[in-house]
Amino acid sequence: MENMSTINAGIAMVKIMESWGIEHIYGIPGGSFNSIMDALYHEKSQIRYIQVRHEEVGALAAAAQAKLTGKVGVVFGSAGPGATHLINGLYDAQMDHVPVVALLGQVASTSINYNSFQELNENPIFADVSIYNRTVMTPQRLPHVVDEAIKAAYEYKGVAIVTIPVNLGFEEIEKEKISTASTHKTGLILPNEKDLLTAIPFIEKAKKPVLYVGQGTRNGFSQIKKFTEHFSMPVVASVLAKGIIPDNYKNFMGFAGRVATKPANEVLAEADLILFVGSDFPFGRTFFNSEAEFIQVDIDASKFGRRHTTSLSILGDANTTLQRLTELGHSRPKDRWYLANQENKRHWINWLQSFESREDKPIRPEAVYKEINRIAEEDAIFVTDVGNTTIHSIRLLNMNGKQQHTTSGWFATMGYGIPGGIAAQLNYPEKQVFTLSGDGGFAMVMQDIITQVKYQLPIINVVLSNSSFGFIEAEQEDTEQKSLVSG
Ligand SMILES: Cc1ncc(C[n+]2csc(CCOP(=O)(O)OP(=O)(O)O)c2C)c(N)n1
Ligand SMILES: [Mg+2]
Repeated sequence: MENMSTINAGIAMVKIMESWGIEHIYGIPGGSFNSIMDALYHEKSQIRYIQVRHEEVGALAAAAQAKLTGKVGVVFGSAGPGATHLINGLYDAQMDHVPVVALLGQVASTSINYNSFQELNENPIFADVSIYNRTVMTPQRLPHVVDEAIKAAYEYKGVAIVTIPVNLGFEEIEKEKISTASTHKTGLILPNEKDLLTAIPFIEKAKKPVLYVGQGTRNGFSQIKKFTEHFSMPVVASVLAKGIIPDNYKNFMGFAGRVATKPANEVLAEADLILFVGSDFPFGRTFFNSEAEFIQVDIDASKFGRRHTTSLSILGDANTTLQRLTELGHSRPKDRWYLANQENKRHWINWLQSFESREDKPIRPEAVYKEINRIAEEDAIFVTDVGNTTIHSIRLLNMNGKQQHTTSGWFATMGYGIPGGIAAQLNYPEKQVFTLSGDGGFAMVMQDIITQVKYQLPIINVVLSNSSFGFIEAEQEDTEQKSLVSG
């Protein structure tokens, strides 16, 4: 019985999530999660429960939501199979460094360690994927543990796991003030002046400098533009940074690596200075000139020196660093390097465009993307799956700087498109949302088209069908392997 001084532990926990501004929770219930389902029902006017058709979709939606909004995504799975189904989405969040909280059902505390039905020792299973990983032991601490989990997910940009024995959520506990949301702080790490001054001569002296930006420069286009124009440098971006720089910006060479654009790979192979900002691009040792001077800017010191022999590291916020360097350094002339790269980009775009109006059957992706670009609204959101579609979106989506793009960057799991679309449309109901998948990636999660329909989400799902795991088939062709993947 509820009275003035007590509250149901499950409801108290859900209220903690509300205090952090959480609006959606994805998942599929099970007997081991029923106390929390009860609490979610009680609080349904505050937090919207989105019933997906596979827990992996819920976890990927939570990760995509965090990537698009910057706010923590929340998902749950019931004890045993419901929990283990979350793994792909949680690794996606871990590897793309976004905050996600996963609530795991568990058998009642009175049944734990009795080899009970669906009982799994969940903590070790989720240890590697998480930065916070606890099983709640008493009903009184249920809201507190969730509060800690949310804070940890934000602070360490990763996955926090809370395992909840089902009986705890049914208990009555004393009312206390537990949420720490109102006093939560985040801040910028400011680059130190000495490092900035050390960087300047590298930039002023370079003959072939290039700026490489990752997702650490989000919302930083105006700063990037000033920087590249002041120092006459071309700029390249990582896949996770797609959308930060308008694709038609003259100094933007596109993206490096396997899903790349030609001018970007060429500029990185030729550069004598690479300023590597807010990125952890995994293929640096393959695509960057190994002889180039390398200045790395990051807020995470564990990344320094990982991708290239490093001349100087600057610990600090990416956009602030670009701004300060622009203020401190003399401009570089608009030399042949600068102009030749702009020319190289124009050739590349002309080449891509030459395929747009061809009438090949089956239809070419260039023609499909031309139409998408034509109908895309000013603030559209694009969610790209993994496969050849990643290459097509990266090369062919002509984004304007106001639109958003998301994909499974580092973990690169197939099946990101449909869940990402659900998260995008739920969080931005007024915006136009596209998902772009291959037939393989789509087939892994296509049951959740039902979720899109159930919640009346008017998502435009584009499936590029080539009856093949095309990306892998192409890799096998490159190495002259016999292929089993098509058909
Ligand atoms: C879950 C998962 N399984 C396997 C892979 C390896 N893989 C990467 S791309 C790809 C093929 C994707 O096929 P499809 O979605 O049809 O796109 P296509 O490349 O044909 O355009 C595969 C199997 C992966 N990235 N993720
Ligand atoms: Mg395919």
